[in-house]
Amino acid sequence: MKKALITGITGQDGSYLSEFLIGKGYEVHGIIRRSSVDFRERIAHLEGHRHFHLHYGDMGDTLSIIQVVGKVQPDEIYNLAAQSHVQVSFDSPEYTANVDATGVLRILEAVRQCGLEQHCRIYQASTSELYGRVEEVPQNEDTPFHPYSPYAVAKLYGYWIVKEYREAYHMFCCNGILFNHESERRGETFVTRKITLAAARIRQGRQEKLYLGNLSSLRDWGYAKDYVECMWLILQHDKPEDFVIATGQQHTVREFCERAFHYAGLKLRWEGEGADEKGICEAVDDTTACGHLVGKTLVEVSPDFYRPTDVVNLLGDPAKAQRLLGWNPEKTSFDQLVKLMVENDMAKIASDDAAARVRCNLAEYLEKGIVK
Ligand code: NAP
Ligand code: G4F
Repeated sequence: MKKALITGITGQDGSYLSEFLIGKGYEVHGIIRRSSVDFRERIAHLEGHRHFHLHYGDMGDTLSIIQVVGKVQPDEIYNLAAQSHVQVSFDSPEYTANVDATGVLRILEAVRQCGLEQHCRIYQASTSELYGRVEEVPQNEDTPFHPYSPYAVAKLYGYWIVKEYREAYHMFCCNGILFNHESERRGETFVTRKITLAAARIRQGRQEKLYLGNLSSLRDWGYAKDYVECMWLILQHDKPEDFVIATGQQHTVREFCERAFHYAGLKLRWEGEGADEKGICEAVDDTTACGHLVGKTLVEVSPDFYRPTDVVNLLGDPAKAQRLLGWNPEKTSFDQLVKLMVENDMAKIASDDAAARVRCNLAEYLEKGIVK
């Protein structure tokens, strides 16, 4: 039985990758951080599985990383842990560098210190943010990098230190240069999930308006579940190489918004430009339930969500991954992705409401002595 160690196992990708690897017959180990509140929602269903094990550690703590690597003796490491929010990296650049840059070095060195360098294969979660202020469109493995945020600069170190250890010590370590990938488990402050949750809340009368930043930003959005398969394929390849993983299609934030509201039953039309642009409700699928929304402004721009430097034109060319790994970039379309995220969030908001009503009724019944 192969052993995989996943850093960032509680994150979007870590949770899907865990499921995928357990399905492939792996024993899966993950590094988690201690927290005063429960943060394991995405992997709760895996806890207790006989081939799923968690270890405390932190990417900023060298000793804990060496200890876990030494104890687990993994065949494969997937280094997914990161301060992964680009906008946050402008507020916490030093922390981001420690985790996203030096953290990668800690993993590579831990493997060497534990004498596993000729045995253990390592996947590094590199990113399309490396292309930053893009120098060509579409971007492939040979496109020059121009990182455009503290996050991207930290990830650039991670990218190069992986290459360096491959060349210097002949280690099997690879970069997956993944373009944006989203899902029902996406963190709630990334733009896609922020939009799908807001569309669901607005449709169900739980939110009035959605405030966004740059609506014209272009992204190549794929489905996270499809992308974790590629991480595994990269480590099964006969030689260590770096791969771009993308769909080859791009859309603006505005288009994502339009589709998400459409699947929530709300048709948007756009008026104005730049910071004055607004998304107005033109029609609804059910006038009884949400007819009052027609004519209302549901989306507005807030410069609070502008970034000091923003990456605005990402489009990946996945030809190498298609050719050498047999990966299919068209498995889940943009429309399917938006639809499944909205459906998930429509159900989530409805069930949160139902749970809140039960709590409310219970409090009332307790107060009136109806239940004891
Ligand atoms: P995510 O949901 O934000 O998950 C990040 C994970 O890293 C979480 O498990 C988090 O743990 C963990 N982490 C953060 N700081 C840590 C630390 N100091 N020590 C240990 N663990 C720490 O990110 P994701 O979307 O799954 O992305 C996975 C990786 O791919 C990241 O490296 C990201 O930068 C990269 N990437 C993502 C995309 C994308 O579109 N999703 C594209 C390209 C590259 P907590 O739960 O404790 O916070
Ligand atoms: O959803 P985002 O925050 O993702 P971003 O910055 O592309 O980063 C994600 O993808 C990277 C891969 O390219 C990963 F490496 C990284 O870890 C992360 O997963 O923003 C996407 C775009 C940006 O141009 C942003 O300016 O959407 C624009 N945007 C417009 N309004 C917004 C908002 N972004 C966020 N988060 N919130 C807004 O209100």
